[in-house]
Amino acid sequence: MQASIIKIPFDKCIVEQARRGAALGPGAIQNEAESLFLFPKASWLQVKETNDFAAMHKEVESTASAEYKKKNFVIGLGGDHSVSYGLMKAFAKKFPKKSGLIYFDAHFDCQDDFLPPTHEDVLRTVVNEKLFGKNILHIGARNFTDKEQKFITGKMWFNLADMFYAENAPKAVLSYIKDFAKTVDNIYISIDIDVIDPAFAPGTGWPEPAGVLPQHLLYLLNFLKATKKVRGFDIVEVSPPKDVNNTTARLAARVLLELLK
Ligand SMILES: [Mn+2]
Repeated sequence: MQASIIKIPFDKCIVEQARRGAALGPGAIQNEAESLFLFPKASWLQVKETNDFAAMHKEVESTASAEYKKKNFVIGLGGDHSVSYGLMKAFAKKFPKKSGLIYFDAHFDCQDDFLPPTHEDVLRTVVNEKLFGKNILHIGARNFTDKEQKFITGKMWFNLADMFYAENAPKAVLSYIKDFAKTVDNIYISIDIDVIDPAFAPGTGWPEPAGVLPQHLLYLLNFLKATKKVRGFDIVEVSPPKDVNNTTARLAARVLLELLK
């Protein structure tokens, strides 16, 4: 069965106008994906554009839930990171037991308790609403507040010591991923493209230096795919106006292909 890919052109959570542009991400990723030789046929859906946060979350959740009724694997493309909320709610309803979230992001996205959740606190909302209990593994954080670090401690898996600076870091991170994957049966992966080093993914609103290398992310995703437990994922925060030669959209398309093929 063809995979369903839901495009969510929403970036209204990004307050500073100059940092916006992620609403154009899904179209740019689709263009690049469809020009990759190995990209399989997929059904591309799109949620309505809106300025209303709550309406967007509802629309995303109902679109994803409708797809989960038909299949066991749904993909979302943002948009800013807030679009993951509806996707993850739909996932958690479909797979209420033994489910886990792997969250690749340069940030913790746990800043506040905004209602409705924004891209600054979407992960905090997911924790507060216990969508995955403590089955959350965060990878790639390198710019965060004390308040965020306090909030997440004891609520999810993370290890700041094993950032991607060291030569053997991908292997160390793979070992957490292996341990984590053993504890759950259904995995949702959320990929904020800013987890990647901005030298390789400049097209994003908040580039953070010294990030993950693209080949290391693909290496980790290949392991996850082989577990056959991945039932949903999203790629967010690709911002074409900030991009250079579509490099970031192309990389997002490649990540999409890697998880689809
Ligand atoms: Mn994020």
